[in-house]
Amino acid sequence: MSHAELSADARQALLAQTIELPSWAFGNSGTRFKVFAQEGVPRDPFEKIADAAQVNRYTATAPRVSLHIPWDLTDDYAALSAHAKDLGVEIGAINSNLFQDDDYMLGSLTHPDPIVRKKAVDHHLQCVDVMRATGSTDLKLWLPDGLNYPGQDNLRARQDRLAEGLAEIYAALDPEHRLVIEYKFFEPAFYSMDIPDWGTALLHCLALGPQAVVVLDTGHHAPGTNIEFIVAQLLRQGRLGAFDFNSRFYADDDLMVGAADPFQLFRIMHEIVSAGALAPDSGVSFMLDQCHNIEPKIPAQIRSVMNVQEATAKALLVDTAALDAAQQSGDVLGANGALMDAYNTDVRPLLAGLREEQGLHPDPLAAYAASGYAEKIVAERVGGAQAGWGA
Ligand code: LRH
Ligand code: MN
Ligand code: MN
Repeated sequence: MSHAELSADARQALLAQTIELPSWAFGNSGTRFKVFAQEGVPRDPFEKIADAAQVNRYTATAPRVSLHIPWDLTDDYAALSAHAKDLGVEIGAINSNLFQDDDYMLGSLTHPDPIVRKKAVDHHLQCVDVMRATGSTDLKLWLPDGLNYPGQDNLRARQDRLAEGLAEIYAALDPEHRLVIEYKFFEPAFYSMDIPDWGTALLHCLALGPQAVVVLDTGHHAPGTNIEFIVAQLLRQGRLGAFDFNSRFYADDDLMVGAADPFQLFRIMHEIVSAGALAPDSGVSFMLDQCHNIEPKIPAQIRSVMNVQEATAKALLVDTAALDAAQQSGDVLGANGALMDAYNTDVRPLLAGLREEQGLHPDPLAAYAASGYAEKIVAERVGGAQAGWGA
């Protein structure tokens, strides 16, 4: 049985859904082996925002762009913000960078040397200034710190130093700001990361205060991890601040969300929908954290937005009355069947119809391909930027 009809509330929820794009998705990027340069990629943050605005133009679902400092350094953030506004988008989260400076070889906020730790804190104060200039409300911190060898440093002392540095950063926030803390179980350190998991991130958030929340990057977990359980648990605590959506087949490969495991994405969105966390005022920001190594970047972002929309539409189709009844009566197969019915529904026609109602082309990828934008940027832009990894 399939339920291809959405309720009025579900339609409204889909129309209200927003997905934030990363500026770094539009620049050249690659693996540690090779960056394959593409023609027409942006040369500066202004052009990255112009490309992101194309994704929003054809999906009407991607109105914010995350920046990464220093990859998106400019001397006029007010102008960058105004430029975004002109193109119908706005600046989203500001991502700090603690992983591309020689001083950070042995750590940044957890480094044994207080001078290096102060440098890492000061970088976040600079990011808070960028937030004030752009109107951004989220400061996103991914900590690459960790150890490669047992005994390399004191595990507990590093947590203490981290807590101290985070407290200094937290104290610099304005009341409307949030500190969004990311975790990752491996890489660049391989013996021990200083924020390896959601528990560690959550403990630091709880110590800091209500403006500190966790960001869950779907690529940052061991194979087989039940990510929807983590979603449910963080939502219970009111500390799920954001997602960094992407896919991984083995490591942190940041491929398009929904490519490796669309069923996992559906299960995540089912937790979100059933907890009421899809609403724009829920405090959960749905972001992409992806780089496109071999595929064209703007279409890859459009496809990613569509993949999230499809998973969301399926989650909204779950027959909750049937699911509740089956769960209450111990009907294991019935309960599982209620989820699978929704997951196995083809929601693409339904989403195409919703787009048409909004005055959009039903097929965003075809509309973008026909627009001539790709050819225009190839002709206009020479010497495009790296996303940052190889820079
Ligand atoms: C590294 C990472 C992390 C950050 C991004 C900027 O793993 O992908 O997820 O969010 O770099
Ligand atoms: Mn991430
Ligand atoms: Mn990552």
